[in-house]
Amino acid sequence: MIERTLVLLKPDAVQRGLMGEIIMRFERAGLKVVGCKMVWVDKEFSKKHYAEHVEKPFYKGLEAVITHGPVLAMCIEGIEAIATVRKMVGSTEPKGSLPGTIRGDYAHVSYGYADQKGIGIKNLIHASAHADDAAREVGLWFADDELHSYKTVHDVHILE
Ligand code: IDP
Ligand code: MG
Repeated sequence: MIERTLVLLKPDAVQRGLMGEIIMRFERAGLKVVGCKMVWVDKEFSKKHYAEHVEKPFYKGLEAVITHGPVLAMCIEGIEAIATVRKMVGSTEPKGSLPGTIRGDYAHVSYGYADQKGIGIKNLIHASAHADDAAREVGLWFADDELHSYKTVHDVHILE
C-alpha cells in the first residue's frame, strides 16, 4: 500500500515563492520526498504530460501556464500517497477548493475569471490522479536513478 505519486509545483507556485510552504505540508503529513528537481518544460513535453487534455478547449492556456517558467517536480511516497496528496491539493478550480487544501489556502482564481481574460487557470500544483497516471507520470519525469529509497523517522511508526 506504499505508493509513489508525481507532484509538480507549477510555475505560479515557484514564482510566488511557495515551494517551501507546500513541501512543508507534505513533510508534516509524514510523506516522503523520494525525487525532486527543477525543470523548465517545453510545449512538446507539456503535450506528453497532459496527453489526456491536449484536445480540450482549455489546453492552450494550460500549456502557456505550465511552460511559463520552471516547475519543481517531486516524486512523493507514502501510504496510499496518491489519494492523500490529491486530498491535500484540493479541487481543480481554486475558487471552489476548500480551505485547508493547498489550492484553497494559496489561490482563489475562478474559471470564469480566467476564461474572461483568455488565460489558463493558475492553480499552483499538479498531482497524479490514480495509480495508472502515477506510474506513467513518475516514469515520464524521473529516471530510475533520480528516485531514492531511504528511511525517515516516520518509517518507525509505519512499521511498528
Ligand atoms: P487536476 O489538475 O485537478 O487533476 P485536470 O482535470 O487533470 O485537473 O486538469 C489539468 C489541469 O488543466 C488543471 O490543473 C488546470 O490547470 C487545467 N484545467 C482543467 N480543467 C480546466 C477548465 O475547465 N478550465 C481551465 N483550465 C482547466
Ligand atoms: Mg489531472
